[in-house]
Amino acid sequence: MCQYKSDTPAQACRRLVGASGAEILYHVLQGEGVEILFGYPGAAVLPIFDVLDRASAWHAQVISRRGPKDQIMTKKTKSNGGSCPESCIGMSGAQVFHEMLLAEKVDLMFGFPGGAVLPIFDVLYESPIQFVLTRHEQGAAHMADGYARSTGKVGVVIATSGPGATNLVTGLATANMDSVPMVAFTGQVRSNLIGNDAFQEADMTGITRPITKHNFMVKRVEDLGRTVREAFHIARTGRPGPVLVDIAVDSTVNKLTQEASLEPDLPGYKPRHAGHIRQIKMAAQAINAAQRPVLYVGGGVVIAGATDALRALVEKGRIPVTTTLLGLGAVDETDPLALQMLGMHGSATANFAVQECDCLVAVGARFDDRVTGTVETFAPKAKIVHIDIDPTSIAKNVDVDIPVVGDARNILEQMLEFIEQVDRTEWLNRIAEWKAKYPLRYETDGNIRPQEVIEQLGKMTDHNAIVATGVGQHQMWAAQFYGWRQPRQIVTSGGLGTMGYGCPAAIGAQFGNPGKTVIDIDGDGSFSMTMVEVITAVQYNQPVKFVVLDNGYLGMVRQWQEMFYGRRYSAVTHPCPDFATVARGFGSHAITVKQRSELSDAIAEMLKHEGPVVLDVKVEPEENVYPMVAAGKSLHEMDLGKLA
Ligand SMILES: Cc1ncc(C[n+]2csc(CCOP(=O)(O)OP(=O)(O)O)c2C)c(N)n1
Repeated sequence: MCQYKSDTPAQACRRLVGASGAEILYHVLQGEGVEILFGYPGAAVLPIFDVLDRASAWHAQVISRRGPKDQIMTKKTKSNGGSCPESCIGMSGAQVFHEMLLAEKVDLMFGFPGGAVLPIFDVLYESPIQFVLTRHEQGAAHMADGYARSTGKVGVVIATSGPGATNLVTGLATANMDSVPMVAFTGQVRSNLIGNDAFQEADMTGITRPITKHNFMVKRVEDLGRTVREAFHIARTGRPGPVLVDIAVDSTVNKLTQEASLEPDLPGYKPRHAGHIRQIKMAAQAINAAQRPVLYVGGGVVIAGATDALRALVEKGRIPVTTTLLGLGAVDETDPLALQMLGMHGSATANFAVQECDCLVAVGARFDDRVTGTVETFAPKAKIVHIDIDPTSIAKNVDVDIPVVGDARNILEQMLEFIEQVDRTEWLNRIAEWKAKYPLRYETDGNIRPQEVIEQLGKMTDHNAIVATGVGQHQMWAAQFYGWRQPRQIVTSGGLGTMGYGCPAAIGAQFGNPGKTVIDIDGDGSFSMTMVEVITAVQYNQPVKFVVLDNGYLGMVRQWQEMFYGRRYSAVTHPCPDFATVARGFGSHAITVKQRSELSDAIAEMLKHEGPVVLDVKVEPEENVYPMVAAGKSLHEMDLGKLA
């Protein structure tokens, strides 16, 4: 490393020839006198962390997040009904807003109060809508998201202006990447102050434009009702997604003095529902003509409620089927035609099958880079059919031979009629051979293996629980080893890969599925980010089971550093508190497991317990996820690790 300050610009330029971008960045920061850097690692910054590791004078510090503690809000019951608009005349904007929520059949919302939403919270005081007060707005957004993914309904979240609103950003981006129907309401400063840097002002429509399906700002009470209706309509139709409505506080205080239209006014918004019959027939013909077809199924199939149609297609055509992370549960993994997940940490069988197939039928999937590996060599022998409701998704990452735009359920149901039964014994035998040769497996000696915890959880819940996850190795092991049976069972951040998602998302899923077993399979790093929401689970007596696969590392980053950075573990050792003690402090039941012999009893105790439980399982610290397709490799070049 060189000293920047003593260099002339010309010297600095010469010296930096041959340096990596990360080294140049380091050099410049050092020259600027930066002595301490706060942050958190991840794949996109690994080269920078590698340079930091070499620079001993620097510290990369991990900041965990906590939300403020607040008083408990209790549920009240009094309904005004859901009628508008004549009956709304004379009402305040907040009351109109409330009427619209009732009309949209909202019975639950998550959030956190503040000055700019006080008129709305005043109305909620007497509302039949259950309001869930979280400990942090990010938690509220993920709860609304977990509720939406597990139920198919729109999740609703509310936050105040400024910091409350900006705390929703990660939750909105998470939902946007995974097409989750959500409506977020944020308070905004008074309309005459907007743009003045008023107290707690943040430009939320500007900030969230790239991370929402759509957003609105409401400045007049007359526009409020219609806008709420439009927001719900956009969130739940077409390719679903989060919609943000930023509401100037005066529009909730002012009274409606005249009738205001509630008719959605969205002339440019016409999501396509039915697929084109000619394209559907062409797709069916391509499948019928194929010797080695594979279905590649994404979250869109689950969202569209197309699982039954998909399963019928698989059955009738005897077509092997692989799913993405978000598509897990669209097929029952006990079906011999199910190949499990594909992609970077997909099963060897799924990855080989995709590379060898002569017809790949993508349904509600978007050829994400974690799925395709090197895109130029993805499914190289295949004719590609792509069925998706979002035309902008089609041919975005790969060239497509037969595009079909429309709702997956509608299209698959129509396609079924044209599918013929073709003898593909050779192909199915080949797949059976791969399955026998490369099953997902792990070692069972020494420390508890994270995979065996997940397998046990699968067995002991009859593969029937709703499972949320954080992001990291544990997420991939959950995908590989739980044993998925039904749609809407997995609640996980696929597109954005948001650590800290699991704990609040599981709570949201539990609110939406009372009586069901909901488990958060989490990593110690991910759980540390949002575990404060366990208090919310305790407060509302939501019996979520939080299972922390505690390897003491930011495991997935450690794995990359082991494999690609010569075991230089930079900023991944992650000393955690005693999770059980903290959980008890939060009012939750808690168990710690260190020995394999204690594991099944502990899981049984956890599942039997009626309230929330934190189960901290100390697992092998340096276990790796396999298979693994390294960056720049093709699917068939996966590293099978111990599976080989
Ligand atoms: C909010 C956020 N910050 C950083 C990352 C980058 N990242 C991906 S996985 C990972 C480590 C996860 O550690 P942990 O939750 O303990 O799970 P493990 O991999 O050990 O199972 C990190 C830091 C991320 N995905 N999300």
